Amino acid sequence: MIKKYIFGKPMNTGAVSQKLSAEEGSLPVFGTDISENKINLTCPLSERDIVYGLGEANRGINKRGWHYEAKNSDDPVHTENKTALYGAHNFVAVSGCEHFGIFIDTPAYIHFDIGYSDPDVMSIDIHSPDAVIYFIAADDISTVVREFRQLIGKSYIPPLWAFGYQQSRWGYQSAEDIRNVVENHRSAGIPLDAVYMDIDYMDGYRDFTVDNVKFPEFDKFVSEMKENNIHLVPIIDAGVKIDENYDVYREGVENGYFCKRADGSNFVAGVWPGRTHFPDFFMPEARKWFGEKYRRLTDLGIDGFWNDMNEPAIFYSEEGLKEAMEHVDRLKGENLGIDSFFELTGTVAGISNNVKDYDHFYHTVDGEKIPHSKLHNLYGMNMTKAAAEAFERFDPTKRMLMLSRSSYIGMHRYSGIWTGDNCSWWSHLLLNIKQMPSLNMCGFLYTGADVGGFGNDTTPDLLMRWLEFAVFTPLMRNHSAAGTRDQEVYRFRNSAAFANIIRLRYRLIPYLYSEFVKSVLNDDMYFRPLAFDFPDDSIAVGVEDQLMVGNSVMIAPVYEQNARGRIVYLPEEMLRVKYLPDGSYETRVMPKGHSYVSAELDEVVFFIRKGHFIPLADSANSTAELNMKKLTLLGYLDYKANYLMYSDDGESKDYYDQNNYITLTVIKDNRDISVRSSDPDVELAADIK
Ligand code: MIG
Repeated sequence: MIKKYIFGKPMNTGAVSQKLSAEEGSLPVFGTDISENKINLTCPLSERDIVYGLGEANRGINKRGWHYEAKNSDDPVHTENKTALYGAHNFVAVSGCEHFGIFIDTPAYIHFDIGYSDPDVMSIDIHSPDAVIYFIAADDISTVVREFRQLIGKSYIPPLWAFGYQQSRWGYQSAEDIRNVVENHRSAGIPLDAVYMDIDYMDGYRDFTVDNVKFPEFDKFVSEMKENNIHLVPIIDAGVKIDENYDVYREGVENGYFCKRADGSNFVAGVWPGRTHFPDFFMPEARKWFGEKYRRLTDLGIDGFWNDMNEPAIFYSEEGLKEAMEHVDRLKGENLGIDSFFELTGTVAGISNNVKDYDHFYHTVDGEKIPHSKLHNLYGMNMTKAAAEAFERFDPTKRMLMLSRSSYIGMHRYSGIWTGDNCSWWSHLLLNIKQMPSLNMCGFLYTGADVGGFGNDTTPDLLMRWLEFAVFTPLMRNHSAAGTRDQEVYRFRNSAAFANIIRLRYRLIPYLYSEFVKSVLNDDMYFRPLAFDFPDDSIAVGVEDQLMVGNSVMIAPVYEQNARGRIVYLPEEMLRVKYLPDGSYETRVMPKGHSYVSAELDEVVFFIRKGHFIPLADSANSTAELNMKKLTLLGYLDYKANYLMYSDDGESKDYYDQNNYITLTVIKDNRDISVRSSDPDVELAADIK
């Protein structure tokens, strides 16, 4: 049951794809307090209530006990004290005696106090009088989330190759660099499907240009890579360099496509290329214009992009720079004591990503000038929409890989996200585990973190454990920041063990891809907290470091340094699969309850639910070489089970074509196992307990 309530005069953000008529009267469950410029919602929390949601946020799966902000931020240090990351995902759901959720559809700043000030109260402060609020209630939390997902529409599905292993680094400097990376993977038997191109491929950080000294004959290079089954994925930044000799800049100025100051001049923001203008992605013509520019790269064979710095990130504005310089001038010659000294450093540090700048520029929405501060959280989504709308025009039948850093609910229909600049910390591996189900609740299914960690130096054991988790994340991309230790897996002594883990990923793709696409089409979560599947099990309900992956698998990743295993909670009897460094695996039935499960650094452990089996392919060096028609069915059952496998050409969009569905059947009759496939071309083997 979903009810819609309108407060003030909200704009259409594009978050919701279902049309509902608005209710009269007041919001159920929540106390509502409307003052001139704000809406405050409060709701009591009872002792057992768990609060889910908020998508890309810090801390636990249960958000209770902390506070969060809807304020898309470029903050590369995700420590526990942080309250805002890159996305605004304003959906929270309470699960306890009752199950309900609330979605606050507004670009405005929101403060979610979830039992932070008062442990028994959730208090939500919306800094705007205008919002559409959806209230969803159901008998269980899964239904609440599913109804929400139906409201916001089907999630983005990337091409199959985007389920392969992907390598990135800021920054590969040349075609030669990238060739080496690919060659080193191929020669060590490490599967690879994509290499990302960070800002250094561009000519002076100008979007849609390629430096032709570092990348001579780029089109030939793209084809050369394609022949090797490698997709190149270039980055696109939000800011357009101010440069009279750059056509994108000139066209933007001539057509009035950039964000304006109050006096009508183009707003200037300092980012990578120095001074830039921000395209006004709220104008449909500007979206169309910017989107067309991707064609320069798609015409060369590029079929994937990542949109970065689209919160938007602002190193400085001219306004902010001037104010800070004046401040510094005032302090010149002063005897700087405790206050004035910190004022000085604070003033200079505060130039970047200063919210004051959000009032220094305007967007045009339906002919009306609106300050950025009122729309901030929608900017990244609209940049990505520009790209997605363009891809629809270029070829409506073809899937593209698209990732965005900044997001708002609604963008999940156009693109995936990566979770931004994490660090090479064990705590961020755990954060990655916890963020995944929350993101899924908010529609973001194609997602993953920078595996191995972006900032700081990784260690081979952290990278290995991280990969063992990332084997299950739809986006499996190793990425790291400039200046940090090299992090491609072949850099390390035990590269065979790394290769083996990544080869397991490819073995699992028939299962992972099926579960992913089915989750999208059924508005389900691909990653779920155990509480969603075992709501009556009071221990399972509290587990934060194990996840269900699709309908048949549970994972319990190791996320502590030097650990040689961990305690796992099994809510029911399951089959433990231990994947060994020689590529073989052992299976064992494990009882319900807590168990210590050993997992050496190079071993991957996962669990298959009783009465289920999963399809495994033979490994391959790329998804293009993966044979989905030769499968081993691995599982544990008493008598009979079916598996609905989804398998298509990996690039077109006919998701509902019945030929994409293959029913696999296993029948166990005492010791006799028989297997069947609805597609006679599938060659089957079985490994059934
Ligand atoms: O301020 O393009 O999140 O993945 O490598 C850093 C350089 C800008 C931030 C992205 C990161 C990327 C980096 N970018």
